[in-house]
Amino acid sequence: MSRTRSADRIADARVIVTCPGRNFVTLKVITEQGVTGVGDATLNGRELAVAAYLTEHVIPVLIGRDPARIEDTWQYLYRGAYWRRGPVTMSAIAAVDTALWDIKGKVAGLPVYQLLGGRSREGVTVYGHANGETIDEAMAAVAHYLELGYKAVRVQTGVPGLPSTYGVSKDQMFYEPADAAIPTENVWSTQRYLEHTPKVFARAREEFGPYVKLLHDVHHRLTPIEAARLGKALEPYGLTWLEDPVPAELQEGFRLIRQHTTTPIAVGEVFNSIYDARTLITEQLIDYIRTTVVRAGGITHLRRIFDLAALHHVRSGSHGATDLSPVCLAAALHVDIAIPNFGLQEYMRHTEETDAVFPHGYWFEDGYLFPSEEPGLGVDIDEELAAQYPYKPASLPVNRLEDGTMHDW
Ligand code: EZ4
Ligand code: CO
Repeated sequence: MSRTRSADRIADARVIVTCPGRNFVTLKVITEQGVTGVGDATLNGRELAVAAYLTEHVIPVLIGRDPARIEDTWQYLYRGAYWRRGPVTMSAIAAVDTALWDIKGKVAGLPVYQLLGGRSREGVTVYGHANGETIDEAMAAVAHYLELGYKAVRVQTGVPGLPSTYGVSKDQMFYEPADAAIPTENVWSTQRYLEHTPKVFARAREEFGPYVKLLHDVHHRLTPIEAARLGKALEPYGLTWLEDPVPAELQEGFRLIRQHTTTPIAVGEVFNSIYDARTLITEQLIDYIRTTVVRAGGITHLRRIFDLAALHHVRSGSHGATDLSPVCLAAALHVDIAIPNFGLQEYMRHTEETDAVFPHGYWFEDGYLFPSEEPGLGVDIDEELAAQYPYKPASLPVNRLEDGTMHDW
């Protein structure tokens, strides 16, 4: 049996926690022959839970394993834990899986996308985040993205009568919601939001014409029938997608949205396995599935989700906020360029400090991202530089209705 093993073994693995402007957790795997691989393990606001899961429970069983056996290692960590799924477990598995794909690419001398079947397109179409307190400010932000070459833009604004809302920040290019150690409290009014949002997109179509792809993120705040009303109101403005209209624990709830509107629906940034999306995909209740590498068990499991989606006319629309590190983004681009059913890739730029800690070969041009052509993922972590940015506790906000009831943020 041992004849079927590759000559190499995993010699060491370590978790690096760093905060170059925001927190990131990275796994580095090193083989006896000196090949290294990296994987993103960042779970925004819960970083140290994944770091401890990796250090205490995963790294001890990795040592001595054959790094070439990606699928077997995935199954070992998933089935072998007995306690399956969940964001902490699946982010940890994702980090190992991503690092092993990186190693396999380096051993093969090929960029990872070649191992996934090669290119299915020339570049990865990305969308940026235009946000503004007012509609005027948001329109200026859209114009800025179009000047940068973007072909798709997500638009979020403040809601008149509410002091703050999801997606709006002072810093236009680097929106970061995890803003305090103890969660900030926001106030929410569905009525005000539903009244305001169609006006934003009426203005956007008036100013920018019919061809720019426009998107909007509801961030899980409506019920299915409220989401149906919003979807219908937005139909004249031809959105590319309406994101996370309702919390998705109840997948069947999307049937109600589907019965009422032709506005395409995207969901899934918080999902961590294929089972979170099974009904949504197989009943064609959504149009874009937003899982990404770090959240959904790495390249191996993400590919499985996207293949199921491809059978049901559902395209990928992977999450790409700043809390997904350049390691995750690099890996996502290899998947995006290779799969047949790619839709869009979210791309919130990282700060210069973050980019310096994670040297990478992917690049942006004319609205597209391009994966690195180097063997493996084409991304690394500069551990000396990372050590200069110690972890800082930061939580995502919470949300309450005007009467104080807890709501979804
Ligand atoms: O709130 O990544 O579409 N993007 C989003 C993000 C999420 C953050 C949470 O960590 O909804 O801005
Ligand atoms: Co979102």
